[in-house]
Amino acid sequence: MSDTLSTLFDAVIRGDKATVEGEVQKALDSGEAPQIILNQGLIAAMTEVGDRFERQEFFVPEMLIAARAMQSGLQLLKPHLVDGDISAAGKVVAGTVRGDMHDIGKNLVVMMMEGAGFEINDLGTDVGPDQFVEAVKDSQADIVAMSALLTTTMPNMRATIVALEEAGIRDRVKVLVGGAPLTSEYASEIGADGYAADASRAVKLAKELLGVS
Ligand code: B1M
Repeated sequence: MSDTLSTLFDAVIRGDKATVEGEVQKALDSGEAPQIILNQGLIAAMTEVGDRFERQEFFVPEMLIAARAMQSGLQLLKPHLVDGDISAAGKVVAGTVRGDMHDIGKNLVVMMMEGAGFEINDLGTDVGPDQFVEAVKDSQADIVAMSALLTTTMPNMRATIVALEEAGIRDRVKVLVGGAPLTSEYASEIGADGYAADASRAVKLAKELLGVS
């Protein structure tokens, strides 16, 4: 790992927003690939933060400031991550499911989808089944994109799919799910149309589901 990436990694863990922004900019200026900065710097550091939380070396406040530092780095990377294709690929209603406040992964998915030409209605975090249903009705969305980071909130994806069925609009949309605790088996079990392990695969899958290139 380069010195810049290693400084970036440490800065995310410390929650040092100013250094994160400085190092992301430095890495970009030196010609480092945005995907490398994202994966080896920002995402790797958040994985380490999660591991420290599990070992009870970190607590919620440390996770929170690390997340804020990561988000600020992500904002700087945003223009470099998206592929600039601005054809209207389809409409997406996105959100993190009820009970779940984790939004970094969801924001990354939204960012990459926007860059690939999708029109996004981002409902944010803690989004209930009824809110997804209303948003689909209002925006005539083609895709519902749900994220969950907690094993306890994963069942709210199923609840949302059931709510779409009950509202009679399940057939109108494709349901795409993702988040660290999910698997493609779980996605099929709850009746989703697809599961993506990361943001770039989410974009590919969304295009496949709608038959756009
Ligand atoms: Co929390 N948290 N957290 N947390 N947190 C995890 C998820 C945890 C694994 C940590 C751990 O124990 N190792 C654990 C969950 C355990 C479990 O359920 N199995 C956990 C816990 C327990 C909790 C609390 C319950 C802690 C507490 O209060 N005691 C609490 C719950 C709050 C709530 O949601 N109700 C909590 C709170 C928080 C903070 C608020 C402090 C903060 C979130 C801040 C924020 O998001 N704005 C936080 C953080 C930062 C984490 C970790 C450290 C990092 C998550 C992250 O942003 N990763 C996390 C540990 C970990 O994941 N290693 C942890 C980076 C991000 C880019 O990855 O979100 O996985 P990820 O997204 C990926 C893919 O999953 C995928 O694409 C992205 C990559 O390209 N993806 C999709 C995500 N959504 C997708 C949707 C798609 C497709 C792909 O299609 C629609």
